[in-house]
Amino acid sequence: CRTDLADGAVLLPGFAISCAEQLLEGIRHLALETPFRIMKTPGGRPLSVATTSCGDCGWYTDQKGYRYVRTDPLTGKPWPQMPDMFFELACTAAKEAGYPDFSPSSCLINRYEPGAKMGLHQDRDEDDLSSPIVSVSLGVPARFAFGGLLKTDPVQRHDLFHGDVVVWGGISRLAWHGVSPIRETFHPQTGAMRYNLTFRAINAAL
Ligand code: MD5
Ligand code: FE
Repeated sequence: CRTDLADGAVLLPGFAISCAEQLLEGIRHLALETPFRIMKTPGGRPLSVATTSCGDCGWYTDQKGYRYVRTDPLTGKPWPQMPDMFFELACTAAKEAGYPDFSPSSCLINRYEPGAKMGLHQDRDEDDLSSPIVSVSLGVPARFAFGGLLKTDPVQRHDLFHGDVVVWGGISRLAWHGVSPIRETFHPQTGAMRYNLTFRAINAAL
């Protein structure tokens, strides 16, 4: 089933449930090659989430700014290939939401421990803003906030659970959004952690 969360944002509740264990296994495997790390904003403040990436490029931030890079600065090597099963899941979800041509070249993996949050922001580092972002939530729930095109627009809140997939397209692609501090709870497949995968199409000649 699918529900519209907001203009252009399609929630597919539990869409990734049946492949969640495989996704988590994939994340564990990727993290052996390209470990989770806490990056810093261009201003020097540590993020509260730990991140890593796979695919042709990965999102990165440090003193030089927010950007996509082909080489992981931590390992000096290219990001690991996106597992086929990750790619297929993202494409199937996008298709279900009305984007049959979606072909993600990057998957950012955010790991939230209890208390971790993400302040209100827009995702504008991808040059291809017409493609949607597919996000997959795993583990403990998160209270997600999404507003409008202006930072000052009112926000709606929605809880995202293990296996939920949201396809952020249309107007919502550029909406301000954030994640409230993760509550200290337990999920049998992730312990206290929440993972979020975001699949993105990046066309930039990096
Ligand atoms: C998360 N991650 O739960 C979220 C899921 C990020 C990030 O925000 O940048 O890594 S992606 C949610 C998203 C993307 C694009 C638009 C909107 C939400 N939105 O309109 O609310 O870790
Ligand atoms: Fe975001």
